[in-house]
Parts: sequence; C-alpha cells; structure tokens
Amino acid sequence: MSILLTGIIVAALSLIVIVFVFIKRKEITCMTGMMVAMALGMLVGLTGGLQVGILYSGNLFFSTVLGTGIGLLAGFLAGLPVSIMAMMDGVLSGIMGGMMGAMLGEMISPEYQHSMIRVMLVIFVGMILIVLYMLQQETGFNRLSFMNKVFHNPLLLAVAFLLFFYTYNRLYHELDQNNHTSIKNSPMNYSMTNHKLSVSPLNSNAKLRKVVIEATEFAYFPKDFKLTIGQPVALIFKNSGEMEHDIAFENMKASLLQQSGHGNHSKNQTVHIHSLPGKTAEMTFIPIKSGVFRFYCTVPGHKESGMVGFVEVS
Ligand SMILES: [Cu+2]
Repeated sequence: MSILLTGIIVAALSLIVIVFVFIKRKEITCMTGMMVAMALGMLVGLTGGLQVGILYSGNLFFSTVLGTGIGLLAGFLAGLPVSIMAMMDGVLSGIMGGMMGAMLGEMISPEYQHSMIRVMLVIFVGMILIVLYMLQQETGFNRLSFMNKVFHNPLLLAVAFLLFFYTYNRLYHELDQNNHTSIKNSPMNYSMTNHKLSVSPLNSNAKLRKVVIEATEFAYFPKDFKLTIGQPVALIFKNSGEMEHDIAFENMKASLLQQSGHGNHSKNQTVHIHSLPGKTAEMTFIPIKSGVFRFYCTVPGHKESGMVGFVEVS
C-alpha cells in the first residue's frame, strides 16, 4: 500500500510533465525536449524500478523488465511530442534508470527499503519541480502566473516542500502498517497453497507446534508455511549446508518464549535464528500479528541466490 502511494505520486507528476510538454510542444526546443525526456525517463525508471525491485524481490528478471518498461514509457511519452531525438534520449535514459532501480530494489537490505523509497521520492519531486520550472521559463508561460510566483519565493517553496513530505511521511507510515498486503501481490505467493507443511504436533495437549525448516546452499525447505495466531511454535532451524545460514522474518510480530542454540538473538519481538553448518538451532515463540511475511537469509548474497520464503499467519 505504501508503495502504491509513492507510485501514484510518481505517475501524477509524470503525467503533468508529459501533458505540459504536449501542450507546449511547438515552443519547446529540441535541446530542452531532450533534457526533459532524459530527466523524466531516468527519474521514473529509477523510482519505478526501485519499487518493483522491492515488490518482486527474488525475481530480478521480472523486476528489470517491468522497471525498464516503466522508464522507457515515461521517456518515450515525454520526448515524442518534441522530436525523435528527444524521444530516443528519453527511451534510453528510461531503460538505464529502470535497470539500475530494479537492481537497487533487489539488493537493498529490507530494513532500509522504505527509507530508500522516501529518499528516491524526495529526489524525484525535487527534480520534477526543476524540470517544470525550466519548461515554464522556456515557453514563456504567463510570467505573472501563480506558479511563477511560487517558484520565485524560496520561503513559500520550502514550506510547500516540507508540508508535502510531512503529509507523505504520515500517510506512508500509516499505509506501511498494512505492509503485508503488498507482499500478497508477489508472484511467489501462488505456491503458498501448493506446498506441504512439515509441521507435526510435539505434544497435542500443549498445542505446541513444531516447525522444521531446513537450509541448504541457497534454499529453504519448506519455503512457505502457515502458522496460527496465538499458537506457540517451536521453530527448529536445521542447517544442512556447508555455510552459515540464518532465518529472519520481516515485520512478523511474535512474543518470544525461549531461545536455545548458538548465536540466536532477537530484538523488538522479531524472530531471527542463526545456525552454523551442520547444526540445528531452535526458538519458541507465539505469533501475534496476522499477515503474510517474508523470511530470508541475512548473509550477504544469500537472499539474492534464492534464500527467500513466505509465512502466512492467520
Ligand atoms: Cu544463507
């Protein structure tokens, strides 16, 4: 949902630029047209690519295709009304921006994803304002217009900028609470129902569920499973590989009962288990928040190699 909000802002601002270029296409020089198309293609590609990279993390091919597609389209539409050269400039910049954005979204560690989106949006909005200002100067748009006055009043501009980001941040934070809904759109989700659960009751009276997750080089088995809210779970993390692996659950809230084994640690009710090669570690916790949560290996490069999965808490 928070990604959707950012997407809407990016799409709305891009549309304003494209419509502006289209209306004033006769007065825009080729040089300015190229500059505008390049800026828009690159910015939309980067911001859009970053978001699809995060949304479809684990599938770099899909996010790259989608990211470059978004950037290419924005650059194409901004450049087309002015000249072929501007269009080409826009398309190429869009492809480059989309590719880089998708890679950034794929590689960035989950705790910084939301900050990165916010930083990118600040850059996006700032640059689009400069592009609009440049277009307005170029086309001699009514010099006494409201927009012109706003642009020439730094104080007003700063206040408007701050107000915009304050509102955006508040909205973003609120929507982020329903973060798991965006994960539901992931292409990996379809396999959720097809997989068998390696869960067996340890003691049917105590209602403690035992869940075994095995890690090997760059895969979890099972890679998705279900938990029940309020039911204690003994999560056994078995490392059958030749490297160190861990399992970290993103945004999953749990009350921790006990933890054993080497190197386990937990902060703020998050579940994170670490296990050395050939070793098994265990943690008992009670899931307290429903939703679909992603889990992954935090060892650099492992998530990208396929150590990602989903847990559904209901
Ligand atoms: Cu690993």
